[in-house]
Amino acid sequence: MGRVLYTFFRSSTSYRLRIALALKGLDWEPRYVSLPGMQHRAVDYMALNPQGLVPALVEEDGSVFAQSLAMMEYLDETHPDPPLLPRDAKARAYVRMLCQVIGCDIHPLNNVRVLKYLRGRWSLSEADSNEWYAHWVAEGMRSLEASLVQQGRHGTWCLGEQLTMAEICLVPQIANARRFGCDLSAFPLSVAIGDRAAELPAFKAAHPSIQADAS
Ligand SMILES: N[C@@H](CCC(=O)N[C@@H](CS)C(=O)NCC(=O)O)C(=O)O
Repeated sequence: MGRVLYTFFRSSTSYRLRIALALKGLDWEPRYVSLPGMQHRAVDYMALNPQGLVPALVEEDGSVFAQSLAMMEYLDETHPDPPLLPRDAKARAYVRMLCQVIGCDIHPLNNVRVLKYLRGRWSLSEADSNEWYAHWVAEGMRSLEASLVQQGRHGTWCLGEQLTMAEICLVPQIANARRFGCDLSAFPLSVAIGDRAAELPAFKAAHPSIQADAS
């Protein structure tokens, strides 16, 4: 068996891995994990990834990996070409900072389990939980946009002309925000970079709408 990615089409963290694998030109076989079907909490999946979240990556030798940021860095270290992170330490810290705004400050607050808990335990209406979602997207995107402007390192991409993990995190986040109808008009720089990246073949191949489990 080759490399396997446990993925769900609408999962933005799975989307990150699909983009990274495509950019690196690496082969992988999908195993579809339905979040609405609660397959990420099934006994066999929990045995594989006790965190009970997608994505998970299983290498040919059986090594199992979880957490998209860690997995992307692992892929980058084992398959350095093309690089997903710059060599320069300051530039690396900048790219990781942007990734963490999305991966640590936006996504966890708006994850399925958080929204479900708000609706279940705290009886939030769908409109209220959508407002929660939009609030944290707006706050996170404000922080991302302001950081891009303040650092002044952006060009075609967040880091000048080098495509990095920052775009890999940005494109799925923008896609999700749009799916929830969030207003992104206050973040023109981030959206322009994300929309440009989304046109690249590797990003297109990873798009949720064309994954087999989307149908
Ligand atoms: N920090 C983790 C987050 C993974 C994660 O939360 N995945 C979501 C889908 S995007 C999930 O499995 N959610 C299931 C749930 O919330 O119950 C990562 O970057 O891989």
